[in-house]
Amino acid sequence: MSMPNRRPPHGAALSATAPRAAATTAPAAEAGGDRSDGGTPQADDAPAAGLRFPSDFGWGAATSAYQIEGAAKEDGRGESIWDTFSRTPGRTRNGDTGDVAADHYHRYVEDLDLMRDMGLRSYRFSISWPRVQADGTGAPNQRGLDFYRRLIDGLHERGIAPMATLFHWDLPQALQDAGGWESRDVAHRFADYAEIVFRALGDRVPVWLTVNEPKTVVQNGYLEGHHAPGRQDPDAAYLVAHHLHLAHGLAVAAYRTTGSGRIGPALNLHPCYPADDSPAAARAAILHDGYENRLYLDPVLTGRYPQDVLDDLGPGSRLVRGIRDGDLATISAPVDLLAVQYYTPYYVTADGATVPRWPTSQASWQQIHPDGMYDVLTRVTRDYGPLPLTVTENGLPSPDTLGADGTVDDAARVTFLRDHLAAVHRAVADGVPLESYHVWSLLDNFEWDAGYDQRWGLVYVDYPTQRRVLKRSAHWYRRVIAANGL
Ligand code: IFM
Repeated sequence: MSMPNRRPPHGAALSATAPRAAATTAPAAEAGGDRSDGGTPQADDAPAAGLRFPSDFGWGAATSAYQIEGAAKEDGRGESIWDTFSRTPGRTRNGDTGDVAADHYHRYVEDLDLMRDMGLRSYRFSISWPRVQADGTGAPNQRGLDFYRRLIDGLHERGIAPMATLFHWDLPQALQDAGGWESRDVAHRFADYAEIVFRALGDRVPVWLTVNEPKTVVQNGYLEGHHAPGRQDPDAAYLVAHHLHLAHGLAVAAYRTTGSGRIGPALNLHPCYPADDSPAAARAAILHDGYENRLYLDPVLTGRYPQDVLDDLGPGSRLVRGIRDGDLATISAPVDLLAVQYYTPYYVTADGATVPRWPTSQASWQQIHPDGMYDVLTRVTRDYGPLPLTVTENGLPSPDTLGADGTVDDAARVTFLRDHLAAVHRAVADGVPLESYHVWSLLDNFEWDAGYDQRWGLVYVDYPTQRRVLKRSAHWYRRVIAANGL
């Protein structure tokens, strides 16, 4: 099996009166200074001026349960694989865990008010499976469901559309003990859980996302082992991919019998470019794209696994042997939208390795390349048809600090978001049916194995006090939303 070198994750009516923004990584401050008090915008806060989005565009921000909620032992919540993993010495930076995180479970009202103040129109969050079913099976835990009901009601009260993800990696530990995603049965347990959630909350949530970034589970959890459950087993990894797809398809089927809104998958996609002009690099980039993108897009959207990837894995692989009659029909049940998450491109050499081309962020796996956003969005529409799209994650980590004046000056994030939104606008202008865009993330949070060192939020969280401070990027984003564009 010549599997490509696996890397860390990452992974209308328009007007455009300005030339496309350059793919710059220069800090905004270099472009002309800024205010940091949320008051009058200055030069660098008016980037790519003149780009207007469709009037109903869904400006949003995203989070996930384990990364922000905390309250790890409250109200009947069970243990997840991330509780186990993060509490295992040496697994996360500084031994950080999500036990408290941003304490959102207790502070969600304050967080809802911040969202309202920023003018958000959409909020993407995830539901913690072990809050709803402590062991991943059986009767629901009403107190867990009640939390999400309160959160969702609070969104509606503030005019913010909820978008809920069913699975953002916090698998109940009891199900891991029973085989985790290597077990086909877990896909069926997921469908049961999904049905419970749809019945309890479905009337209040217009858009559902099934599995967040199956590729990251496969890559980080089962190939590289730096995410829960910490395995390094390629053969298991691709069987896990199949069972995650099956879980998605079974949840879609459950939704069709219980819900009347919309549902789709949430995939992190990466443009894969040849690193040089050689035919061998071009070939390697195509196979790499198979592993990064088509392995996740094709089964769900076309009902087939990419043949080049199956050939590369070989007929004896557990993925190939794990596909049963009818699975691909289940997996490819029609979806209503596709959620796209973009962070980084890959440049692939003739031997299948990847090399950096652009400056990286604080997360060493992330190259900053805004044009990749355009390439991903237009590619999906070109290759898979005009399915409605939402960008459910895009963002930048930075080592933000709270200044003596009480402000947080995250100029690099403003520049990053500006340039990526300009690429988003260009894609929409070129016909991509994109409905909404969500910054990752609303709040600073637990960044998995990187712990709390990487701050991804629009809102700074002072962890010792849990005080929230809108960063410069949050003030900037509020003005973008108010202007409906850049
Ligand atoms: O924090 C993660 C998120 O949970 C999934 N997508 C990528 C983000 C940044 O690494």
